[in-house]
Amino acid sequence: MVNDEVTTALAEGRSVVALETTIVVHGLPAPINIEVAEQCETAVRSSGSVPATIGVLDGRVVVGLSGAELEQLAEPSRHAAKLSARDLGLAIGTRRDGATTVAGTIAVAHRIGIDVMATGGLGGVHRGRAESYDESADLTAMSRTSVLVVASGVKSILDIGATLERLDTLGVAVAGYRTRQFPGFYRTDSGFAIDWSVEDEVEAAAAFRAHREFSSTGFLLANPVASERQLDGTLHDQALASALEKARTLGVTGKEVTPVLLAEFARFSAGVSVRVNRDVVVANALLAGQVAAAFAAANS
Ligand code: PSU
Ligand code: MN
Repeated sequence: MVNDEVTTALAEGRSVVALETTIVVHGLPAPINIEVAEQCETAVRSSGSVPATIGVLDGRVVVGLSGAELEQLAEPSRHAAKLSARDLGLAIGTRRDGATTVAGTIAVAHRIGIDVMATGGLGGVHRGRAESYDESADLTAMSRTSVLVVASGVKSILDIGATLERLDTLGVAVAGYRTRQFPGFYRTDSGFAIDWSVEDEVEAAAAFRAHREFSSTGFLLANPVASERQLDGTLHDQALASALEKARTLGVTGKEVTPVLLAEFARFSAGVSVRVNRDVVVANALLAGQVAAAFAAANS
């Protein structure tokens, strides 16, 4: 089900930005989760684009969830599943509720002609993956789905160097927004350099358009958090150590890992990481709206 506003925008060739719901349901604590979702929609609108928040309710894919539908999806008693691309058909067939990850969201977006999405941090290669084999399906989804994803790099809980190598192998285009340093999610700079940067939304849109001529893979536009808004370096490193230890002692695996790590960051930093996460996601929604508008303008 695609809501009327998104249907009309797509038919008229206006710009639309897909927004995911895993961050709302499994990534951020209530009640700030719903506030962040609303702020993302407002940010997309301020750029002249139309937001399309995506999720699955009772086995129905909804593109452009209303506020009431989003509240329903985030209601803890409904136990919405975390849906990567491979889970979509199962959630539909078994009539479940589910929140979409980046992988799940771009699968839906691409199917209906939405070219741009925003998230906080892309999934990637987990630390210790030699033993766990844990690498986010966001990466392989990006390797086969022609969507531009605005993210503040990948979450700093991950093995960032390994993730950048996988993005290279998988043929995913990576560009920094006004930087050649790969962002570190809660931190402005992950310490890893990247080869390309774009200076504005017009350059980003032009690069994505040209990328599409030669490749069917996705495009990661890496937008760093403003340095004055980032998490303090020492606090970050201590929270990270605590989060990794927590996940290890709890023995969590699979799709539980990322939510547990983010929750421990929030506890350890007394909520500061949640504030940074909000800033990151809302800024990415705004930039995604601007890039989508530039992309649509060049199309018409
Ligand atoms: N960005 C955030 N918070 C999140 C996520 C991204 O700021 O919770 C979510 C996205 O939905 C992403 C998912 O696709 O984390 C990755 O989960 P996993 O590592 O299990 O693939
Ligand atoms: Mn995983």
